[in-house]
Amino acid sequence: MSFIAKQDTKAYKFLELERVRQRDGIELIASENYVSQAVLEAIGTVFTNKYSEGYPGKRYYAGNEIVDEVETLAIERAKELFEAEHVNVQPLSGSPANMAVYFALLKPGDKVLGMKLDHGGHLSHGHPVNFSGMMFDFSQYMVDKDSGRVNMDEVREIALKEKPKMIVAGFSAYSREMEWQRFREIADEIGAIAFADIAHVAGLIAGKQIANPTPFFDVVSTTTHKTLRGPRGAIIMCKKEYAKAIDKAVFPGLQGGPHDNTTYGKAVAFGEALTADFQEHTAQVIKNAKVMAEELMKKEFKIVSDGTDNHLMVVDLRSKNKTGKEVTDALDKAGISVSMSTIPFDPNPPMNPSGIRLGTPAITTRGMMEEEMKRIAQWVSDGVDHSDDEAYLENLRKEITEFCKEFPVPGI
Ligand code: DSN
Repeated sequence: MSFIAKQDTKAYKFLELERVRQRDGIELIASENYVSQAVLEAIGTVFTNKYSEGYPGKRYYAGNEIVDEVETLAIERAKELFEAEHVNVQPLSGSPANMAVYFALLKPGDKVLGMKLDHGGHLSHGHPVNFSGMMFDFSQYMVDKDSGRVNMDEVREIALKEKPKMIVAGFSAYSREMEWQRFREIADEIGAIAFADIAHVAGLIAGKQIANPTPFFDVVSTTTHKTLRGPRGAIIMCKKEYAKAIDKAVFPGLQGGPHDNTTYGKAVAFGEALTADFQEHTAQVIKNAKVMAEELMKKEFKIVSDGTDNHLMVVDLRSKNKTGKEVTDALDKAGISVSMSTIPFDPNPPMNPSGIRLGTPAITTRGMMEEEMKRIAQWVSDGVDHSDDEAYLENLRKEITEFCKEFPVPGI
């Protein structure tokens, strides 16, 4: 980074500060990860200079013969990873990808069924403040109050009653495996399009640790930067019959030129995800999450659904008489990053919900294993217990900074 350092000391200072923050803290935000040095390099290459509206072999600008190869490489690798018939690697991020799916396959006002936000769904699955909820007629399924798991009988009941044109299976805060097959069956029963948003678990699917809906769903979207450990961005996968509509919705429907440097990074990241090392890594992500959930439950924390099958867990803080905001702020002071989270049937408002969401992808990328999960669970618990004690949190931060030195971050 010597050029930024020489040219722009003000901007460089922020880079250094962020590198130190990422290096010295424990990253438990379930949707974050550390990309490899190779992916980091890939997204900072000369591919950022290029405009490439269109698709491989059919572009509006000259000079795209190499970009065509890059995009094709990303597509072919994604097809292999997810057993997809067709892949569009141009979506800029998760919400735009989902927007393209809706615009490709629905008309404004069409009925859709998606998971409720405070039960683990995503804004773009029909929340009223989001374009999805504003433009389409969403009904929402929830989790069961006792088990904390998606109630598939309720999903079917709503589907039979509402007859949505599309059913969205996916989440951003749900720690159990989605019953993809049941979603498919319900969609078939009413002739709906089955759409899976696998953004959170794409890496675990690519690493062959959990079931893959792609071969039997009509359309699947995912971001590329969470468990999949690629650059920020997204892809859409679909059956051949929807390929034209999806491609047209992405470009020219919603986007202009794709970010070719990101496409290059996606190709490199997908190459990594195809390796046996990545499979081992994703197995460890899940093992670590299970240990962390168990340790927290031993310390009297309530985990929604009483455990996890994937990389994340939603912690209900009511047993500790704390809220998501105060705990997130306190842990941040101690050098532990988490995100606030609503819990199902949350009595508190979204800006100060009753829970936090924790995830293990980033810390597993740093090489932390089961033993480290136990230490981190203890620190989380201590931070929650001392959330009002600035001096305690400051001391904890020093201990955590020392601990983090043993676990290098790629690229730092
Ligand atoms: N913001 C992402 C997450 O944290 O899950 C979803 O878009």
